[in-house]
Amino acid sequence: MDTFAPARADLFSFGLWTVGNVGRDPFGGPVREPMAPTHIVRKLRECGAYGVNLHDNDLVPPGTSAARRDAIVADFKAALEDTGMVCPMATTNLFSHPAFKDGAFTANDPFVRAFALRKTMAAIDLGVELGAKIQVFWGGREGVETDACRDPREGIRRMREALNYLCAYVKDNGYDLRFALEAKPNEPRGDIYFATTGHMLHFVDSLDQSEMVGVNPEVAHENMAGLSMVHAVAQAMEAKKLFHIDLNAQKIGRYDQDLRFGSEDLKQALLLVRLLEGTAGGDRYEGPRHFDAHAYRTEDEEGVWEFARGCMRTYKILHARARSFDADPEVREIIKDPKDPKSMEVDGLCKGYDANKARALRECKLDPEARGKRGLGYERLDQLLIEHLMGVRSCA
Ligand code: GCO
Ligand code: MN
Ligand code: MN
Repeated sequence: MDTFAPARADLFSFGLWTVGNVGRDPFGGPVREPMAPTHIVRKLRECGAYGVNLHDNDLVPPGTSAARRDAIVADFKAALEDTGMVCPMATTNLFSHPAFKDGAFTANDPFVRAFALRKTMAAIDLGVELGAKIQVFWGGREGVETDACRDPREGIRRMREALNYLCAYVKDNGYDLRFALEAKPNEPRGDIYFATTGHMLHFVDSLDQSEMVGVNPEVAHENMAGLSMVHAVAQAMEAKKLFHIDLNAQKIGRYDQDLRFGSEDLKQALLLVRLLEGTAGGDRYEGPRHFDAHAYRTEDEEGVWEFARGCMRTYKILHARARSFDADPEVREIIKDPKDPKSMEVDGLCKGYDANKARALRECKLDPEARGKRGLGYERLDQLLIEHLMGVRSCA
């Protein structure tokens, strides 16, 4: 039996737009034929995914009549039922239409903001109809080339207004749906508002219904900003705000590459899987493992499925390597919490302020000079990490 074969319980999902990417880039047109959404559903199931996500327009092209829309949705639902696939997440395309060139919810033109809101309400209805429990918001064009066009504080306020409105819409309709906000620092705009997951987490707390809003961090987007995806995800998890995740790979300092998961910076990928799966302890992430990536432009359709299988297989291999690393007695020895009475006592003085504790803290012996001279063994620790990652060291 192949232990790395994806199973439904792994909760691997792909967007229609990811495996359906036709390879268009700023320098050249498509290199692959578009695939029917129902075909994608079937192929993803064959590859071992459990879920398929979509933008409204990935399934229902703009300008489709109501009757045609219903027929498309019925076909898609039938494909989901046939295959046992689910649609865990849906989102709204608020970036392709020319009207969105100045943003959607943050645009200066109230007609554009109204169009964005109306389009999103329809996309929410569509997602709910397909069973989605998460609506992602990626404000692809919510930004500027020139900040001369508006007070950026107004951009923030408009975004808040729109999300409050949409949360109220969800409540009003009794939908069982949560929102996940996805940050990106730039591309397609020169600068996008709420550039990182950290920015988003703060913004979430300012919303009327903040309990139904979390984040959707993406590896590539944090890396574009030169930041640690592992830290972004950790902060989201610690705040109980990791509602969804976009897994892919990215070389630092480049445009948004959306590469196959684990194909760049394997060490970071391992540490991310370790965090999500909780192999080092702590809560596990329970939501979908979504791959927001696409195949190289060099590939034909077979290469696309090879790419999809690769994302899931690498995730499972990294999970196994993370388990092996965390089961290594030498690793545990290096990172264990000191449990000797002196250390416990000092630690106790630093938790939960009161005047007595502060007085005792002022007086106790800490010996910072000796502590400053101690080596911590993190070179050895990281070498062990690399050896588990490369498969030359294994612990059950
Ligand atoms: C990108 C984004 C998108 C979003 C998607 C869902 O950089 O293009 O990552 O792929 O994730 O639009 O909202
Ligand atoms: Mn994304
Ligand atoms: Mn992206």
